[in-house]
Amino acid sequence: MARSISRRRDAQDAGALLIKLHSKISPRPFFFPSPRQSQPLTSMLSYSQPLFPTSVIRILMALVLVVILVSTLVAYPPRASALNQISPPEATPSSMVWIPKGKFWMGNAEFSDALPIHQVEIDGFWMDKTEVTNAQFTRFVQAKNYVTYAEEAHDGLPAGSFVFIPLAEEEQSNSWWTFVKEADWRHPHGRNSSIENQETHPVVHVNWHDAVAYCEWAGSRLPTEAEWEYASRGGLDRKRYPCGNNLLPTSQWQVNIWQGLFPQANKVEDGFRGTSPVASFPANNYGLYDMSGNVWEWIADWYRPDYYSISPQQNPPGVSQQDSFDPYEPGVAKRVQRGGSFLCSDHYCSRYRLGSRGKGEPVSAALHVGFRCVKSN
Ligand SMILES: [Ca+2]
Ligand SMILES: [Ca+2]
Repeated sequence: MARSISRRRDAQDAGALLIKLHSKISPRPFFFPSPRQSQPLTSMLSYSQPLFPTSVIRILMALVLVVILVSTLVAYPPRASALNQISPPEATPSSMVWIPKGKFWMGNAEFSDALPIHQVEIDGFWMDKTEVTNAQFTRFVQAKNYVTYAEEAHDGLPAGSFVFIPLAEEEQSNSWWTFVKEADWRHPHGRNSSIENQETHPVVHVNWHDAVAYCEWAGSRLPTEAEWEYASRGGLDRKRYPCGNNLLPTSQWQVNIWQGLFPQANKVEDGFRGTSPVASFPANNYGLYDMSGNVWEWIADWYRPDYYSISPQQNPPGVSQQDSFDPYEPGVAKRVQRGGSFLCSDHYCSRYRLGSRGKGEPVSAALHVGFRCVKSN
């Protein structure tokens, strides 16, 4: 009997020693309970049932994997196109705003060359808030010793540019543009005029090549026609003006155009007979000023009136120079202009409305044409 008791104690001591060794060389998973000293050795050594069912363990492990995956995505987001982000991929220059990627309906049913109205997708880009001003263009000219096209003689014509000269009330003429010698960006109305106190007005008498040179100097470029129209709409869908379908939602004019009978009687109800300082009127929903009126703006694209029937849906680049066509002046390749000017009115030129198009020879310059730049890296 005593021998039997001694054997049981020996067995219990051996069992305790084995438990101690086992616990050192084989750490327990967190979901296994501690073996209890009171359990029989055989029970403890053969213990293999988890505290929780296998399904619960799988769910817990799946949750851990999800947490790891989400943490990784937050720390290392997928490398999507930088320009397809809602937020700008890098800091926005103070003179520009970020135009996020998106889709819009391009065109305007009121104009035959702006049909068909079609959906276009545009990558994000930065755009100048305002037309390029005289002050900005002065810095460029000084930095590059740049001479604009209008400041030099070309093809038998002296230096000069086209100036709008309103007709007298009794005059019956359709020629209100006059080539004025020595009219240029520093002298908008000719030799005896200047841009003194007009530093914040848009630069004018710049041709397409002058505009491209400025944008390159500024580290940017001219917008495509689709980019410009997308930005001009400010997120509004197929509206006529940057402020909606009502040109005068209040008694205050929202754009610098012509009021009264063109070209004889400018009532100047908006406060400006000619150009206005940029940002004199409310910005559109993207924070862009004068996307309708003030001065026409040069566009990168070549003009063709039926381009919308063949243009690609994504980031349309316009036609080639060879395919450029103006039915009113066949054989002359033209670049697109957008936005209308202080000379637009519903009586004569309603192309200050959103979605409408203009055009001009790349070498041409005039009193009512300027530009702004965009950037997309
Ligand atoms: Ca005006
Ligand atoms: Ca404008």
